[in-house]
Amino acid sequence: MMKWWQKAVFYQIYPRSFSDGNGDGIGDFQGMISKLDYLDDLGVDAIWLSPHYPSPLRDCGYDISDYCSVAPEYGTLDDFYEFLDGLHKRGMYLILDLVLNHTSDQHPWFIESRSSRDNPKRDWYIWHAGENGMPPNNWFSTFGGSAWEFDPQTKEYYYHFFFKEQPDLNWRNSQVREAIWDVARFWLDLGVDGFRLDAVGTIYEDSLLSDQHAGINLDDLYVLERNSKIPQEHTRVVELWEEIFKYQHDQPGMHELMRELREVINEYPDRVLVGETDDLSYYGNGSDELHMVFNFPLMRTRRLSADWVRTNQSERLERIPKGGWACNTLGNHDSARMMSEYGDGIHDECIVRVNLAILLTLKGTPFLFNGEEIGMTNAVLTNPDEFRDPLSLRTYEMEMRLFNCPGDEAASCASGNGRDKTRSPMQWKNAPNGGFCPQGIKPWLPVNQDYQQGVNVETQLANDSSLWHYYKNLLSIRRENPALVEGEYQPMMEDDQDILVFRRISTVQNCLVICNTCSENRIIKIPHFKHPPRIVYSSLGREGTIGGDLRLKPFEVLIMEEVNI
Ligand code: TEU
Ligand code: CA
Repeated sequence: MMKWWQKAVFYQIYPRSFSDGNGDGIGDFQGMISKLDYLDDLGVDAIWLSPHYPSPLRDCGYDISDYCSVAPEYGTLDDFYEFLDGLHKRGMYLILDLVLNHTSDQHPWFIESRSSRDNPKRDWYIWHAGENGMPPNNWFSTFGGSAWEFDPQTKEYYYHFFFKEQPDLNWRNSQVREAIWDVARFWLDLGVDGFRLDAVGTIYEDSLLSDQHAGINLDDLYVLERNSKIPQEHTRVVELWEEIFKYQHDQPGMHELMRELREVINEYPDRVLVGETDDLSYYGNGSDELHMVFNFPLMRTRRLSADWVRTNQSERLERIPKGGWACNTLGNHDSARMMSEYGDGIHDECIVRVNLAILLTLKGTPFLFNGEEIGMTNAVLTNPDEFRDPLSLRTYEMEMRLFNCPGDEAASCASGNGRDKTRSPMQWKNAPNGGFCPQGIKPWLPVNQDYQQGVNVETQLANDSSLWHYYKNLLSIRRENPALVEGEYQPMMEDDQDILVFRRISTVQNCLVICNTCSENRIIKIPHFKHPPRIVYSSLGREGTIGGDLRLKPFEVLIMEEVNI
């Protein structure tokens, strides 16, 4: 029996930017509630909600100050419940973002913990004395600077993998584990259907606090990265990053911890855990750790060529233990917008369409990100005062300091590097502020002005050939063809760099998928099938069966069913 989350297509909502219900320029639950029918109509099955908890917003909500309530600017627990109920009534599911590694420094636990060395919650975080006025070791924070922050009041250092306002919890303390498992139970009791586990690999650090010996600091690594041109140079940067942070992620103990969490989840029927990691070891034995981890390697390219996709699948699928389930995505709130990342500047929308076809027909549960269905692009911020992601500010500062870059160039580089570009408000119509919030109100992040060029929901709903309708259409094709959900993946024509051909084989149906990932006409020879494949979807409106020589147009997509007649 297939589980709901194996059949579902997930849609990530970034609550601050989705829909503003009360007109204050900030997305909220009433806004999301007003879009329930929209989500249903689009045809997604489940929502992953980015953090909706109270937060000082140092990291846009990934710094939680209260795990069991709702950020006041988003509404109340009642609003939350109304949203959840509205989803369930429409047959949709909801998973929440569970941030395990750290809290906000404004969380009462941390306020207590930092208040004195003998506070009962002192050990809930990672405190060390250091030596001779120096931090305990030479670890960095992945968001810049030392991983250790000196606390003048108690004269010790605390550890933070992310910003200093995000102190790491001490997961070796059993009270911490119980406290967070209770948080999970709180939401599961309310009826949520599972969790996306934030930065799951960063939970433990090396307990000996061993110094790293990468021999390079983060400034120099940034310079190296900026100057990398050839793939080998990029690989070197990734290797150095690994070397710098090797004692700070994916440490022993993780798998025991995941098993513990899985048991908590198992107290409830049919809930799901998705890890923000691409490490397949988090599947455990296939049924005792996470239900899914993301196939991030698939998206680490500027072009989803046939070659790239096939290599990714062959390296990955067979290594997922029996019982584990694949999970694919091409964009989220940390990445670039699909339209900007994968476009070539000429065929951007064609490319996005092929990419979606690939995402929805590969084996595994697909995750979409709000706004990609209308082809939202990276929002360019020119004024650093508008940045809301501290990583944008960090790039801005580094560009000026390390490259002597003039302010405006530094800002444009920072806008491209930071994460604000993907988090700009959803564009609902061709109206002031893209219809996200009322005219005259300043949205929390500027709205991308391309809503005036058709990148908005209302305009695309009215046009049958829009990207939005393409999304809706392909989502329904996926739903109607069980092989696309449950079928095994079987690559074909494996020598072709540009034409992706594969079968999905199940007990009830076989499908054949053909995607031309390049901008040229191509002729391919369809192998002989006992039953000639019948077209169930064609990007060009083709009908009937296919066989023999097939002339493919640029970026053409064909999905077929091998019918028993
Ligand atoms: O991201 C974890 C993570 O690995 C990030 O360092 C990611 O690589 C970075 O954002 C890319 O620029 C999660 C969340 O998705 C992210 O938004 C949070 O900032 C982070 O955890 C800390 O909670
Ligand atoms: Ca609002």
